[in-house]
Amino acid sequence: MSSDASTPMDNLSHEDRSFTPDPAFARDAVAQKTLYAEADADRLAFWAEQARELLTWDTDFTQTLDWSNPPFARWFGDGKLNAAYNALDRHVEAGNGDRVAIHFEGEPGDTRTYTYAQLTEEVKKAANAFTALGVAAGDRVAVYLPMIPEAVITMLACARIGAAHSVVFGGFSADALRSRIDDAEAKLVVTADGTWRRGKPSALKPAVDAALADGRSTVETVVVVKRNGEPVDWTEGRDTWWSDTVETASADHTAEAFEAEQPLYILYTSGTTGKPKGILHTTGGYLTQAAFTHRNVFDLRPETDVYWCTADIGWVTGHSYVVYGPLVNGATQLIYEGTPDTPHQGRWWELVQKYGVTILYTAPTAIRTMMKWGEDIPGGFDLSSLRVLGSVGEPINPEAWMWYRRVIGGDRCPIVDTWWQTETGAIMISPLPGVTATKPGSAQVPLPGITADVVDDTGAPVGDGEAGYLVIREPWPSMLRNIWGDPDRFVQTYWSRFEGMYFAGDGAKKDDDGDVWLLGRVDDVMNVSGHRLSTAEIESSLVGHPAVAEAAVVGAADETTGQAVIAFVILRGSAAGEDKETMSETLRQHVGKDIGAIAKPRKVLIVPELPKTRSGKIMRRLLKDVAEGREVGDATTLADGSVMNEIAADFAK
Ligand code: 6R9
Repeated sequence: MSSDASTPMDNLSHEDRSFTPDPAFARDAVAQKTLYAEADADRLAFWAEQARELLTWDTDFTQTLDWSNPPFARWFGDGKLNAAYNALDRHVEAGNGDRVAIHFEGEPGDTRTYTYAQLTEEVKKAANAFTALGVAAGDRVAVYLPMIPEAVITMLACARIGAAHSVVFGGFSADALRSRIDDAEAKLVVTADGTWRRGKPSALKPAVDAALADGRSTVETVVVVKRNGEPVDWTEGRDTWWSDTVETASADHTAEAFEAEQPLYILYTSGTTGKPKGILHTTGGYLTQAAFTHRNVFDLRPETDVYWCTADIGWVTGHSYVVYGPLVNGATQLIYEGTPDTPHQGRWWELVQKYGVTILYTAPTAIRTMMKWGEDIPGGFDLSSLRVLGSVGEPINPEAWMWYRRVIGGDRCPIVDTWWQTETGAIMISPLPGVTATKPGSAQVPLPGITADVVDDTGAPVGDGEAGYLVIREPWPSMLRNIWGDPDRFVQTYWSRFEGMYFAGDGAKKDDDGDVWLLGRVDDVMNVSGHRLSTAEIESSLVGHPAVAEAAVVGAADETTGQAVIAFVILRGSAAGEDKETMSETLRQHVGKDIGAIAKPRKVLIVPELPKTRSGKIMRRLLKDVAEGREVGDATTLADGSVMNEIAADFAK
């Protein structure tokens, strides 16, 4: 085990608190205990049944899984369906056209409501508009939008015409956007003039302009949603307003059925090397598991629930649990554009009260921030509509879990701590509300039909009370199908560490009851506020600055954000005379501009030397000790043992 995983594990205390389901909740729960036995008896039959029950197929499938060429899976391979039809039209056809699909609240307080009938109409228009712009089945569309309904409409319009979307988080820089556009060879970009961040306009279009400035990308058209009304530069012949292109298009559109393995989207995520991986998801299997988990893990009642997932559509949680899961299930949901503390720190709770939110799905980093702001703030609002609370993105420490349960959930709502990844497409490990007795801090049990396990270095399962690596033994419907354009890396990254198993990259432990506890990444991927960042990517940005000779980045434990980025940098001789503080700040800004604000190091320490082994490998483990304020560990393999003393002394200043 690497030190990254063994550190939290060593001080993991035994958890005695357990919350058994309320009997009334359990009796009527959507998920019943029998699901586990059903899936265990015949896993493929179980998934085939879910696929047929939860989705509408244009052509039924005859084969559930084709695993003849592992790790390249085909699920429901000869079936045909349309993702947007499943998320929209069929609800209207079933007589639920008047049900609210989206309650939208903008940061400035403007609101919009879309019923299923209205949302279907908007998506049909967008599908016609994109087709008229030359987008065809199999093409890729880059989406660089804030959390506004047009983001959902764009994604579903792509799905409707068989084009794969590639959503790039609006906080990412022009360079990050360009590299993703190039990798996917996107034809169209959909963006907005901008959005708001804490009451101030925050631009998006300039980043698209910068990304495409050399005129040499594959992009032919940029569709621009007018959102914050700030002035934008315009490239004639390339740029067009959403209002001129989409809103004027015909609302007549018949969805064509595509093969179950039709690419649905590419979503880039940080890997252990600098280059982000384009995770590829396809249609039938992905929708099956997104819908199954959304329904069962959140105890969804589409007729009465008001569901709110606070994730941005730039992340996988926004794909599976804002767009596909909820809409395929015909749910009513809230989408909020802005920050939680604008115009006041009670904004989220005000929204829960205003819309009567019943299911809330958010991240530990948000919960810890709210804890810091104090319980009086949520205490000032009526949160009694809430009935299920979810957590995702990083391990939730028992203290935050207990606060979430007590202060937000009124000691009444079951908490589901859901473990999954961009690669897994949907929730894999989680309690089921009404079924599982929940335990603060643990994601607990693999869902029915999922064969997650914890294994040791040799791939043998660990016993209860032991730690190791999290793996998935058998293919699952929403698994990634490939890394876009890089099948070798796909095999290498996920399927080579352990024979015949999927390697998740997370350390995990089974407690005495056999429940799973997640212990964080075992590779060089950091988790900052639930967002995956690669140390290598930030290091390569730093050494890209003319003043920097070498850089090492570590993720240090942070009370609020889970981890924080800490950088250690050696300057080039030419920059040696510069003021250290000014230079640190310059480098922080440089990373922010290069990758995005979330990647900005909390601290950039300028050092004379980095700790290296004789073979020249930087010992990040030691830097992490310094960054986390620990005594520096075993440094005997260092080429120069004195280096660490100097760095530790500088850091403490
Ligand atoms: C959905 C999502 C995936 C990584 C994953 C793990 C961490 C996510 C977690 C969790 C502990 C949970 N992670 N959920 N760790 N408990 N409930 O976050 O996808 O952005 O790809 O990140 O996040 O380390 O490997 P993604």
